[in-house]
Amino acid sequence: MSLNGRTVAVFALGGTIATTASPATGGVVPALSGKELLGGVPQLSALGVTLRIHDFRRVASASLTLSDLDALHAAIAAELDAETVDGVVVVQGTDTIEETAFHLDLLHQGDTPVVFTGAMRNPTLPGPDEPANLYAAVIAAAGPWLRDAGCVVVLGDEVHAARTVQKSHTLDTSAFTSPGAGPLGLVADRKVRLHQRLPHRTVLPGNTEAQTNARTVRVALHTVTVGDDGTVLDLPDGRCEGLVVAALGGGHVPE
Ligand code: DAS
Repeated sequence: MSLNGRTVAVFALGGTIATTASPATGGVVPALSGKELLGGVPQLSALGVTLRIHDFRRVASASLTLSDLDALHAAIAAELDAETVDGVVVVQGTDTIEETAFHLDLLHQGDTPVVFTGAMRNPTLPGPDEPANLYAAVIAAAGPWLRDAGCVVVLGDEVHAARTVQKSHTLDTSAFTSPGAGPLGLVADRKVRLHQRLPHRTVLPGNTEAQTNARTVRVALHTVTVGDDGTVLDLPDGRCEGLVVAALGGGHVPE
């Protein structure tokens, strides 16, 4: 199917995919604009897809906040209200892609797909995965295959549902998996080949006062480990309104 004439809105948030070498630190820092990122993939112009590029944030994804994610949701909703857009691509760091995609999946209304992508290798390394991931993400967002899929993550040509995807390796370029479910499909030959039916989504009602208030509530997370004597459980006392205990196995904790 030709994607010529389709329109995709791209929101750039930073991450490894947008980094350049930093002589000051000897490492890399997010520096590329959305236009620079997409301009580095000449094959995109042959698709004939119009790209509406938004520089939304330029940070490592660990620095994204829930307010950023709510603002991203609002910006995507505003874009979809104002423009005829076939799909949305969010480009960000991979460290929190499973969290941001899931957060947006709970809020995103309508049938326009929102495709999250990033890169495991920074652009200064040999064989960076950035161009292929951007290319696949734009194809997935532009076409009809993922309508009603809500938010998905596309990396390494695989399409994963936001509710199942995990970053399951720190460095591997095939780090993204959906344990127990598998990928929804594969981007190949300029189309998405779906392996499964699209999963049922739970979408929260539009922005309510309760959701806004929820942002001011602090909830701690404790991961139970072998030898855990429970001392750490006292730390959030008086500082948090709630505590989530990630227990062992099916919810087991030491006696
Ligand atoms: N730089 C990290 C991040 O921003 C890792 C990455 O993008 O892959 O999440």
